[in-house]
Amino acid sequence: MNDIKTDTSVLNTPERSYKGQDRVFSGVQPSGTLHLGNYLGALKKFVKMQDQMECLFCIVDLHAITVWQDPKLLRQQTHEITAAYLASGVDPKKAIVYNQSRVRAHTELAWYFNCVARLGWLNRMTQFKDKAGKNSERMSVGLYDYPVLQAADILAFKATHVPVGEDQRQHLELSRDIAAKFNHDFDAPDFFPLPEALVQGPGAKILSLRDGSKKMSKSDPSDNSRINLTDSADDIAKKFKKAKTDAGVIPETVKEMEGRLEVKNLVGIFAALTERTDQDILTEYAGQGFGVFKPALADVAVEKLEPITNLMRRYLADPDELDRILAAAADRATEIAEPILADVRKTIGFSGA
Ligand code: AQP
Repeated sequence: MNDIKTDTSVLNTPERSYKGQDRVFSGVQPSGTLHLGNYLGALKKFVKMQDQMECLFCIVDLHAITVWQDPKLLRQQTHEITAAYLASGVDPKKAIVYNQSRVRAHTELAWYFNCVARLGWLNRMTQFKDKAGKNSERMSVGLYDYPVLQAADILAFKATHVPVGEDQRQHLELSRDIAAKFNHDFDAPDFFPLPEALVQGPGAKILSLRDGSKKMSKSDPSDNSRINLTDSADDIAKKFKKAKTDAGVIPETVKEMEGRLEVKNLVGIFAALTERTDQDILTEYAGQGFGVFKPALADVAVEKLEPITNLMRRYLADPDELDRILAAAADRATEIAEPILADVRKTIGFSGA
């Protein structure tokens, strides 16, 4: 295990301290096993960004409990996401990798933002509607309030950039609205930056393998709808084999994929995994049936994911080391957030602030 142990002391070096520079924040919920959508839409981007800006990559356990999480599993799931971050190439010497519940600033700022955000804004959030379906009356208040906590996550660090999948675009708009309203209400222009969603690039919206009208999701009841980062090579091959397509063949041009959501999705996954364009993939496979294309896609996915899965297993074999990484990074995150929260309290006008 020694070769994968990590030294987190570098996080405290002065040259990485906050001096008003650009800063990245993003998070993943420990609400189940990570899938290919999380990997391509989030983790892969994180690895690129850690060399460009100061980054905080959070395991958002406070978000996860907006729906029921078994307390016996939550710690393990948190470790799994941490292991997935590290195995994907997120380096805790470069990025601050911690779990949200260790840093009090998230919940404190979320309360202040609850008093800034408007009900009408939250009523428009489509993710709540999608997740709640017809049962909105029975959902937790936390699930409804999720995007306000998300705004607090980002702005507790005055983060300027947020790499996310397409599904989070609307929430990011809300974060900007909250930041702008806070700045306006308290006559503190520029107090909070208006954070930018970084959604571009391949893999921003990976769809379910069973239903092209839905995104790939941890909480989809069908395991065949997603490729998990922990799936074996056999599972991956079987799931792609069963993936919904149509009776056609691989077309020659991107335009010809219009209206063929599931086909576009598989071609997009191939392109994102191999860092090629959709057109490149079409040029190589044009005219081929899915009997040829799907096994080739499975091979590529196994080649990319197997090393990550193996490394994840090695990290997970040492949960104390994962906790040490999370604890050190949480201290660093608190150091960044505390002065910002102190300013927020003063700006609001609390006695004793
Ligand atoms: N299908 C996807 N395609 C591309 N990006 C995706 N992301 C999620 N699904 C896709 C991105 O992964 C990051 C972490 O997501 P999350 O764990 O916070 O939760 P989520 O977006 O709600 O993902 P799931 O899998 O659908 O979780 P459940 O089912 O638990 O709600 C985010 O950047 C997200 O955009």
